Amino acid sequence: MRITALAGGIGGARFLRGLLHHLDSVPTDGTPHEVTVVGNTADDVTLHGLRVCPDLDTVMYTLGGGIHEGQGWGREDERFTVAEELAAYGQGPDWFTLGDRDIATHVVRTRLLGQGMPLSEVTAALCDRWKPGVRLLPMSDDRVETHVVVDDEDAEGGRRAIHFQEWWVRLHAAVPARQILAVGIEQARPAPGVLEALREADVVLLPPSNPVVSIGTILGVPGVRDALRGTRAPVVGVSPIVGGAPVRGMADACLTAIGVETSAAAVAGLYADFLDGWLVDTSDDGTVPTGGDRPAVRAVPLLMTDVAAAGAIAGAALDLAAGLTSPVA
Ligand code: FO1
Repeated sequence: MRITALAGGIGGARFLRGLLHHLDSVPTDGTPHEVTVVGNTADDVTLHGLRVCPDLDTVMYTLGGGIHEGQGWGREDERFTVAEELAAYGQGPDWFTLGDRDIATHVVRTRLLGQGMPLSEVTAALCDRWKPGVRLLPMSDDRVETHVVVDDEDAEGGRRAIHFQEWWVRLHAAVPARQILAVGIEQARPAPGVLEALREADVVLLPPSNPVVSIGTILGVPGVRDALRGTRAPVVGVSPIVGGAPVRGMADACLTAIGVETSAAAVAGLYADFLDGWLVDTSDDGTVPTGGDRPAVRAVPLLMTDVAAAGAIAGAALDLAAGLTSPVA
């Protein structure tokens, strides 16, 4: 079975780990299952001259077995000797922690990018080491960065734009985002293989990633949304909102920023033009309108407390998708 998934950071990576766990138990007709992941790259940031790709790295480390499990980002068994030395030189920012092992990833990536290698090939080269068990594609090889407009009485016009990571990590998204801008997205082209992976999949999955700054950004890459509308594959998503709150992260701050209610139903509405199935938590059962051309809805426990629980959610998503494939298609 060919599965394509869009993914952001921690929630998406944990869902994908569950998906691979589940697929191990699903008989194949001899051809192995193929999973392609289209990763968000608008969280990417350049620090100390190094290109950091948080969402790609979280997927790569989580599926490759090197993730710091408690954080969901960065490497396990880390040391911070380089960061201490950078601080001694007064080199900030001090609010974005880079561990020694993680820095090696950014050094390799930055060197290959500097030699002119596109991000998709760089990502494949890094995955040669980590063997995540999926084909990990950046959403685009072109630079896209999420910037957030916040109030600042000292700035011209009372507002200024800051990098997503500063809003997310230094400010904990606690300062209202007046605008969330994916800078460069209008000119971004889908990375090689992205549109084909969406069009030729047997199933397309939307893990419970941030619907604004992760999934939403990927959908904003010209051509991606059309490919999702046009694919013959059923498109099934998993709600990142449970009982009116994000399971983790701060998707509520992002949804508020775009004037959308923090609910499973409202997030489904963001994907309404291509979504065929929507998994919600049992606590949200009955809260999402169905019928007509609305997606089929199924309520299952959505807390990914461990790999097996994430696997059960992935299994439910695939089961919902299987029920949507019209037998005559
Ligand atoms: N998140 C934090 O809350 N604090 C950090 O210091 C931090 C460092 C960091 C370093 C590398 C990396 O790949 C991710 C890192 N993150 C950190 C997480 C990151 O901000 C988020 O995971 C994504 O950008 C949101 O999906």
